[in-house]
Amino acid sequence: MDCFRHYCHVKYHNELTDISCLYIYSELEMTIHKSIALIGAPADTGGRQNGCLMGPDALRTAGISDILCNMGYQVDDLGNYSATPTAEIRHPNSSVHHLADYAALISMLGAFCRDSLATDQLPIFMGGDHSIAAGFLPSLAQKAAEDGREQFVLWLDAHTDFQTLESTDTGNLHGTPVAYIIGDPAFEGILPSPICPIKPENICMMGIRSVDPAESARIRKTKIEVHDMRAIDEFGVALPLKAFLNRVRAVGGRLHVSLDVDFLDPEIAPAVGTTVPGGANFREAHLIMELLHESDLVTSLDISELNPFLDERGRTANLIVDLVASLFGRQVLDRHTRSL
Ligand SMILES: [Mn+2]
Repeated sequence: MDCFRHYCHVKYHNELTDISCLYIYSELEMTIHKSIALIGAPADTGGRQNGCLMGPDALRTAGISDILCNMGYQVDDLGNYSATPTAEIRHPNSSVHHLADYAALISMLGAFCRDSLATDQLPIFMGGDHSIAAGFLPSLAQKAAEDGREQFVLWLDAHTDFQTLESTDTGNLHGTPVAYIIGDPAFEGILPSPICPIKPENICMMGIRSVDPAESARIRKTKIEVHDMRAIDEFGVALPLKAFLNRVRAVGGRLHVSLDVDFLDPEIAPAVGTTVPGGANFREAHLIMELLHESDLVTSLDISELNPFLDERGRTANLIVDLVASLFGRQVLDRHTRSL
């Protein structure tokens, strides 16, 4: 790949004001690897705690564009996309809330992926709570299928997010996207059907440590690969991740990485409404990202559940941006001590 002097170009398009472009000039000699699209999805109706709608802007403030740009990527920030429900949707489970918002979000992000996502760009969806995954993943799977490829998903999360509209006690829809994307019939007739369901055997979960007994029983009946924290304690992250990546590589699959902030231990990542102790530590998280980069298999990413309202002087947002840098190729020796 050619190295050349280039103008590192970050476009920021605000859909409301249709103004503002930021150009950053870099004199570094860099290698252009790929073009990346940042898509803000400031949704926070999937839980009861407000604040995830600020997630995309916290990641921007933490410098997600600049850090990728300085590593040699072309970054296009496509701005924020949100959905407005048109009509109320009810479900017999009275605890379920914001169902119409979920349906609108799924439709909007699905249409965005189908119609607006350039094929040569790697999308990073910046949530927003984890319900956003129900919107773009079926469309990403459809695009993969059109290329004759299978869609795989690495789900990094404290929870399996395998609730259905019937099973959820809390009614929080950010706990349902995995059940939705595999085409669980419990959503039929209420939400738009996933345009291309993800095969359960193509989903690998890591970091799991908070699962309802009923949810656990249902997920065991699927072929979803689940590595809970107990398994990570015993075997580490590298072995199971490499085995999964080998499966993706063997069939030439496309790989989406879904990073829920609660995957990380709350000691290092407090900015999340659903903290569960005993999560992935700093090095485990970075090692996962480094291995993903080395695999050269990742085709899309989302960052979900970042709630800047709960953060401590931006340290969770900064950590997430550091992890994204590792995923895109920054190595331990490239890291500079921050003096902010
Ligand atoms: Mn989640």
